[in-house]
Amino acid sequence: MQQKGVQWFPGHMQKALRQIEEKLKLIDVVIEIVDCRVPLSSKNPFLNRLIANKKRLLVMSKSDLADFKTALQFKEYYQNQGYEVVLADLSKKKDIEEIRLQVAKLGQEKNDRYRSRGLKPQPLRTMILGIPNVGKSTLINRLSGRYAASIANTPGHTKAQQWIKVDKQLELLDTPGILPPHYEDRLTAINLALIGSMKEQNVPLTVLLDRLFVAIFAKNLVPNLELRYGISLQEPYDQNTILEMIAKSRGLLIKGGEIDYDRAERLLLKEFKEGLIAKVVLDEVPL
Ligand SMILES: Nc1nc2c(ncn2[C@@H]2O[C@H](COP(=O)(O)OP(=O)(O)O)[C@@H](O)[C@H]2O)c(=O)[nH]1
Ligand SMILES: [Mg+2]
Repeated sequence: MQQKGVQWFPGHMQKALRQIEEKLKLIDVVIEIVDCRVPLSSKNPFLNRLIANKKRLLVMSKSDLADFKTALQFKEYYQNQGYEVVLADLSKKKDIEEIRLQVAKLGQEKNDRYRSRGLKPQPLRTMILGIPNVGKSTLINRLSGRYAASIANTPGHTKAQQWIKVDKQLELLDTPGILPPHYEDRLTAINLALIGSMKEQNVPLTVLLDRLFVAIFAKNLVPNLELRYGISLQEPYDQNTILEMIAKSRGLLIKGGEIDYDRAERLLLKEFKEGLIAKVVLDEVPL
């Protein structure tokens, strides 16, 4: 139980969770979304307490941008924690259909209960939750089959509360629950900035870049860089040489022909974020 007066997390977190808790009273099945590239860093652990007694579907979105093998390991990890899990590219019709099916399955018990008491089955009520930029609006639009709700990269882009009838059995709250990201540690913030789920300004560029290069070397992504930028790299690899080659290949030079490292760095970060370099998962699967 929560103790009154003990604020062990910031006010904005408390407020967001309280608002969600209020809406959850109406909900049968919770759809929580995390980004497949950062299945841990993009999950707010404080939600768990609120949805412990709900049927829970975890959608790992943007599977098209993630390394499939690691994504599958995370799927298993979350299945072991009692979630139904769907790896999804939210632009794919079949993945949306899979999400719809899993929600229906999770709601089966409730409707069986109604039927066994001779009552008419009630529509399942569901709600989408997640930190900014994981694909909440996209999923709402895809499930509702219309394009009324606007999609935006801006957190908090919502409108008045309504239920969307997905089909005869399923109703969806038309506004998602927006969870504040939870920066458990600095690495979480860096990972979120690297995939573009948080304003980059919050983390110094050099820190982001160092982390990106750690991932590039640890995950053997040098060949991906060679392919993307049409360059050829020799071991031992070093950050500066790589940036220099990228800059030359893309003509990122300052007056006088000097290498424009700053623009090369920004280009690399931008293209990584957009998934143009490689499919990766930045979080490690917990043992
Ligand atoms: N590649 C890819 N992009 C996606 C996917 N789902 C959402 N996006 C994009 O991610 C960005 C944020 O999506 P949005 O639905 O606005 O996220 P929200 O802040 O959680 O509502 C948008 O540019 C979407 O087009 C996906 O499965 N794959
Ligand atoms: Mg949105």
